[in-house]
Formats: sequence, structure tokens, C-alpha cells
Amino acid sequence: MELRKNLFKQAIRQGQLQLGLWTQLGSAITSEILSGCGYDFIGLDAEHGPSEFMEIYAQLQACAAGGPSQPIVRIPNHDASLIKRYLDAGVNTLMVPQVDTAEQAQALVSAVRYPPHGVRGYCGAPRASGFGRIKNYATACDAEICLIVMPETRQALENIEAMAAIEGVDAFFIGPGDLAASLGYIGQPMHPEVIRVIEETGRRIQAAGKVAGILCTDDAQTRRYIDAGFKIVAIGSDQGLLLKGAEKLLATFR
Ligand code: 3PY
Ligand code: MG
Repeated sequence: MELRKNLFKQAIRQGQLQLGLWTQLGSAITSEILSGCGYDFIGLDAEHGPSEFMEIYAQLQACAAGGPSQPIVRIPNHDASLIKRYLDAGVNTLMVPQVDTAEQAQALVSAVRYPPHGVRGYCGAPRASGFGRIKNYATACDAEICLIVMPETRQALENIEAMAAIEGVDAFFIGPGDLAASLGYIGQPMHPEVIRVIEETGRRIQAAGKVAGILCTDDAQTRRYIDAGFKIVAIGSDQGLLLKGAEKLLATFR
């Protein structure tokens, strides 16, 4: 059995726009349905939303069955022992929230790599290695792991260039909600000042040679982010689609 290429990582390296859907419902059935729709990626959220480790595991299985979307898992914190479990479960693209400093970013790079390049603990035959069938997993997996860090605070904005200089940080995914809160505009990710800062941060990330991403559910602003060079763009969520779709259907008849 061969180690699968991380098509998402390949695509962002080539500067291709990746459009995705965020999921918060924690449902493997939803993930299976959505991963067959043609989105480039499906975001599986273990930071917010109800999913615990085993629910994410089931959603990874569902994405593999539903394909072709690439799953991205957002973990709840920076804990290296938790990162190890998600990598063992087969997560190739990992998103980490609230990354504020170069030291934190460097520690995350170390957490996703086996010694001597990092501190990831070794397991003989994890799901990620096809339960031991991918014989070169331990020596070849680094190339297929993609690390996305989330700048979501004022402090993170001060450290963008320092974090971008770290080899192994593949991309930045801005959290507009938390960033708005940190800038003094809680609940207002569409405030003009927040948007101005996000667009400026996107330019800084690109100038530093890294890929910028964002989640936005306003179609017109999403277009502007894409035009501004954001390449990892979550354009909606399972919860949002369900809510809007259900309300719209009812309104059609009532
Ligand atoms: C935020 O808006 O803070 C996020 O984390 C979005 O994914
Ligand atoms: Mg956030």
C-alpha cells in the first residue's frame, strides 16, 4: 500500500484556489454527503462544535468513503499529545487555532514531525499508515503533512512575518471572529476595520511567501478575499446551509 499524496498541500503549493465547506455538526453522515459535492476541502471542527476525537475519526472515515474532498481537521489546542493522536488517526492537514508567536508555531512544527526533526511520538501501525501496510509511512509522512496555523489575535498580527519564516508552517488561516474580538469588535467580523486588517494581513502573508486562508459566509466579501489572493477559502458551513435551506423552504410555502 502506497502513502497517499496530500492533494490539498500540493494544490496550495501550486497556488491553486481551494474552496471548502466548514462543518460544525459533528456528523459523519453529513461529512460523507458533503465530501462528494466537489469542494476541495471539508473542514472538520474539533475546536468549536461538539466533535470529540472519535467523532472526528468517524468523519475522516466518512470523507474517505464520500470523497474527493480533502479533510482538514481543526484541533482544539496546541497539545502535542493530542496532535499525535489526530496524526495517527490519518489527519494529513491540521489546522491549529490561536497561534500567536513564532515559538508556538515552531513547537507545532515539531509536534507534527517524528524525531530527529520533531517530537511526534511513534506508533507502529496507526490508521495513518494503513494499519502498518504503508511500510515507509514513518520516513515519508512529513512531506504529506500540511500545517495551517490560525492568527486570531493582535499579538499574532505582530508576529506574522516571524511565523511565516518558519519552515514547516504551510499556511495561515485567519479566524475573522476571534480576530474581530481581539481588535475590539466582538461579533463584527464584517466591520470595515476588521476587513481592512484581514486584507492587509493576507497581503503580508503572501509577501512572506506563505498561503493565506479565511472563512467567510458573505458572498460579496468572499469574492473580495479571493481577489485579494486568499487561496484557502471556506465559503460556508453545514450548519449555515441547513438553517438557511430549511428556513427558505418553509418561507416558500408559508
Ligand atoms: C474565527 O472566526 O475565529 C474562526 O476561528 C473561524 O474559523
Ligand atoms: Mg477562531
